[in-house]
Amino acid sequence: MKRMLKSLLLLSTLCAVVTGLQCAKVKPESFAKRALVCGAGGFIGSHLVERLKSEGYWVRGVDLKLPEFSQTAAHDFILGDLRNPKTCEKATLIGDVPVDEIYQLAADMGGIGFIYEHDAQILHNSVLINVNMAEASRKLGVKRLFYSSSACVYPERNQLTPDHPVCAESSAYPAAPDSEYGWEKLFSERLYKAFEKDHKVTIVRIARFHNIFGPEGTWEGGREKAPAALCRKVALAQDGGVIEIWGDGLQTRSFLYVDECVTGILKLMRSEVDVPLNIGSEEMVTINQLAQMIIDISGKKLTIKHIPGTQGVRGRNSDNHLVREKLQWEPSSKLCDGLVVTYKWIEQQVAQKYGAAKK
Ligand code: NAD
Ligand code: GDC
Repeated sequence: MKRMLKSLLLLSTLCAVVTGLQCAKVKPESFAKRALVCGAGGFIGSHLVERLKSEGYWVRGVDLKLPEFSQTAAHDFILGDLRNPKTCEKATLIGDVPVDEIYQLAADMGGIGFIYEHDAQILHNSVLINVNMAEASRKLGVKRLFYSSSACVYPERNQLTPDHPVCAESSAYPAAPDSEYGWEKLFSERLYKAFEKDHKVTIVRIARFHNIFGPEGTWEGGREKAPAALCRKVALAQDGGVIEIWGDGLQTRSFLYVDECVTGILKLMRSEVDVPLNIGSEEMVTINQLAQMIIDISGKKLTIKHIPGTQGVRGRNSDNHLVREKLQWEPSSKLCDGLVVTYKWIEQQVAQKYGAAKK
């Protein structure tokens, strides 16, 4: 009995030490920087949380949902709706002190098939999120905020042909995005900049992402973008079979690997660049070429079948002149490198959900 009590005492002392260490380790005050990632349950947000944590930040995430494909790396995670101003304030404060930095990536978004079909929902939800986050940052005195805008802000008239789309930052005006999603992004860019100018509380940094892809991105369900959708279709196809792609496949895009995107975000956030910058790749391909690259990676022999589907603009490519000049940043890897990793991950997801991938 005495020995048992002694063991219990030892065990509880050990537990107290471990818990105490953990508590001490996760005390936000003991970190040099504290960041809030809005949309931390999403694709880019969850990767960003990991990077910030690995760089020594205390990180809080907020989202409607936890990350779907891995555990969050955040020290603290609030499951909440940023359309509610109270959630935005709660997420921004640690005790009565604001976080040092906010990364605002929360949005109602998806690939082209989703964004063309949900105009009202996207405008309603994302405007509310951004109005509330701009106001919470001002009211509570947040020093720096990053906002994730999109290549979808660029005018449709400059993206009508596949070969020479114009997506230089300065071409965004006169504004004429092809989607309401793009209009919302443009509005919110202006909203954050207006708050910065008039209230002089929160410094704002804005990136326009160009189609980001990689592991742990949505790969089915309707919100997935072309790289993930095509990886899924290839993984599901029988060797010798057919995959379907929307349109004639001659439309062009460029795609950026998620790790490169996160590096770009942090470079921009830590810079003095106060204008929106493209964060994308200049390696433009047709969707047929994208599909063929993925087919080659899979090692299967597949035929491409073109079917009707939402296509969006005919051509789009990142223009990195300004970001190269201002941040000395550009992607360090080729599209194919990122696709190899992404295909492998999606192939595993497909195998887990639908049985072993067909070879
Ligand atoms: P994602 O959909 O994976 O992540 C967005 C997250 O926001 C989701 O987890 C979602 O649950 C969350 N969210 C939506 N409504 C919310 C609400 N009311 N309250 C709290 N959370 C809410 O998207 P992503 O690919 O990680 O994109 C991140 C940001 O980058 C978005 O703003 C998106 O518009 C922008 N962007 C992405 C791309 C891309 O190719 N992935 C391109 C251009 C711009
Ligand atoms: O969905 P997305 O990646 O978005 O589509 C790129 C092209 O791939 C489109 O022309 C589409 O028709 C074609 N495509 C062919 N087959 C398929 O099975 C498929 N699924 C999908 N999804 N596409 C297919 C995106 C927006 C994002 C965002 C970025 C910014 O537009 O959807 O929300 O902000 O742009 O770059 P995309 O590139 O048109």
